[in-house]
Amino acid sequence: MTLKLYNYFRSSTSTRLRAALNLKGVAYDYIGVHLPTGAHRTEEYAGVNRQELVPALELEDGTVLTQSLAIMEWLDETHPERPLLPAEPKARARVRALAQMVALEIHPINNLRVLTFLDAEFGAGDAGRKAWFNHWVHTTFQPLEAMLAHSPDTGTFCHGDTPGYADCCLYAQMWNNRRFEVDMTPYPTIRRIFDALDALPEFASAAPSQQPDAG
Ligand SMILES: N[C@@H](CCC(=O)N[C@@H](CS)C(=O)NCC(=O)O)C(=O)O
Repeated sequence: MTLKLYNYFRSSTSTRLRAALNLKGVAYDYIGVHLPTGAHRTEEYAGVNRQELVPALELEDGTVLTQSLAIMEWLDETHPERPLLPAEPKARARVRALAQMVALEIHPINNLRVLTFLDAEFGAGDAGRKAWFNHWVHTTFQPLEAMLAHSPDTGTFCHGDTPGYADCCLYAQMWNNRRFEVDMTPYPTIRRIFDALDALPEFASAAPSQQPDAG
């Protein structure tokens, strides 16, 4: 029996976890949860993840792990080869900070349920949702670009020349940015890192367009 990954092609939290699983060479069964039709808000899926969010990873013994960052850290602890996080504490803190800028500052306020609420409660419409999304990406991408561009710790990827935890988060966010037409001109370092990641099969095969439920 292999791991079961409950996820959705376009979900950036799913994309970041797929990239991490691919980097570790861990195989999984892909179980698509169609968010636009509310497949995550069913009794059946609530039985998998009480939070009704993707991704969720079901292990061989039936344990279900939730929260993409927690799952990525579990993955790193159980599959130590090709580490996602560096060993040195200050380096670990830097990588976690870069990852959290994307995962905790941008993603939660640009999530589907937030954009849906903006529309339903405040009549944001397509233009309003797009403006909101863009605003919160730029708010964090401006300091993120500066941090990456000015640190000697940045290499081909976010930290050195080995892709890891922060890269998984950044790569996934970039696909969402593309959907919402975020102008990436001001972020040459981030663009360079994304291109380097996208050239790796572990990342390219985690991209939304490559998933079986992509439509
Ligand atoms: N912090 C969670 C967030 C999970 C999450 O919000 N996933 C999104 C897709 S990227 C989702 O399921 N959204 C459903 C909704 O907003 O209704 C994680 O990192 O796993």
